[in-house]
Amino acid sequence: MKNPIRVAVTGAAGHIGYSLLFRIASGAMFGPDQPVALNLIEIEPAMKALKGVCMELDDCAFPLLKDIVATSDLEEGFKDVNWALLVGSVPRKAGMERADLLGINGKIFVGQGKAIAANAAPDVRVLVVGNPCNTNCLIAMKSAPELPANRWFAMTRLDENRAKTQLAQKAGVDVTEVSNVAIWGNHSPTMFPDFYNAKIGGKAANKVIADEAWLKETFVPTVGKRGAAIIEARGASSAASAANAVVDTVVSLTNPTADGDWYSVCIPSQGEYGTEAGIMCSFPIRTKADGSYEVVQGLELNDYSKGMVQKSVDELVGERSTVQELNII
Ligand code: NAX
Repeated sequence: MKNPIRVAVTGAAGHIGYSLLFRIASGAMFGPDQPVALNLIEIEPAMKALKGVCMELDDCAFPLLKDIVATSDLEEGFKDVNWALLVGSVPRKAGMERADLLGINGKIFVGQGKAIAANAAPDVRVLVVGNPCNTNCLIAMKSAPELPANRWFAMTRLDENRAKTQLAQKAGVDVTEVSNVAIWGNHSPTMFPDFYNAKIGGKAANKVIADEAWLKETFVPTVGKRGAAIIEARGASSAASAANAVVDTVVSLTNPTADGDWYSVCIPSQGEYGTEAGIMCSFPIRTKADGSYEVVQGLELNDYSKGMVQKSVDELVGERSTVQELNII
């Protein structure tokens, strides 16, 4: 029997948590013969709801789920974890300025970064989902300088999946025909879903959908504003699709990428493609056979694409400046 992979999930009693935990425990994240243990972290007022979630996990009798820890204590919560999925964060409320939001969440992610560095397993990897996820991840990473930079990720996979389906539906093909969809920049409406380098049935997406106006004026904003459209339709933000994207991200990071393809996740930029080094930026990424990842090199970005990437990068640089001014990092 393999040793369980121990996974911490913050915000475990929230909406995304409610979809995510059952997927992890069922084997969707690490495979059908890999036992898992869950460390579920919540704030004190949500501990009763978390207890209910634990009861439901028990009631699934998942064969792969070997242990559940439910806690509001970060030291206990991150103890020996191999993965930390940071989903919980404080949502923006009416009247709250962007800097207020960055300030409130900044403090949370400083504490979590420190607790991960002090308590997690030596191989820990961290995926930040709670928004603003890129800058929250940057804050946690800066608070844990003991951990290598290549352990830190923020999520743009939901944006990639949204883009894939939009392209497939427009082209009238199955979603599995769409590959090589890169999201560049920030997980925010400024992100750039790169339709020039995307492929449909192995051909350039902008040749299969030969409608540049639709790609620029409908596709790009539809992907960028999809989160808001879900809130408008459902009365609540994306939860099951976000949880699904968390599963997809970890699967992609832990399995070699199919030849010629790539996926999207935010990593600490080293200045690739002219981006500002040090920000958490979404790139086309491949996982190699040895388990490490690389940024796909040599993709062509035309002037329009470069402008789109730059706009999103500028936003990330601005968020970093705000948290620097607040003395959070
Ligand atoms: P919910 O409000 O349903 O749940 C959040 C949970 O986090 C709550 O149970 C709350 O008690 C808990 N929490 C708050 N502060 C915490 C702390 N310091 N430690 C531990 N737990 C804490 O939100 P949900 O719909 O689950 O969304 C969670 C986060 O994901 C939000 O920030 C949301 O904006 C973000 N999203 C990110 C996406 C992405 O692609 N990166 C997409 C979906 C989603 O919008």
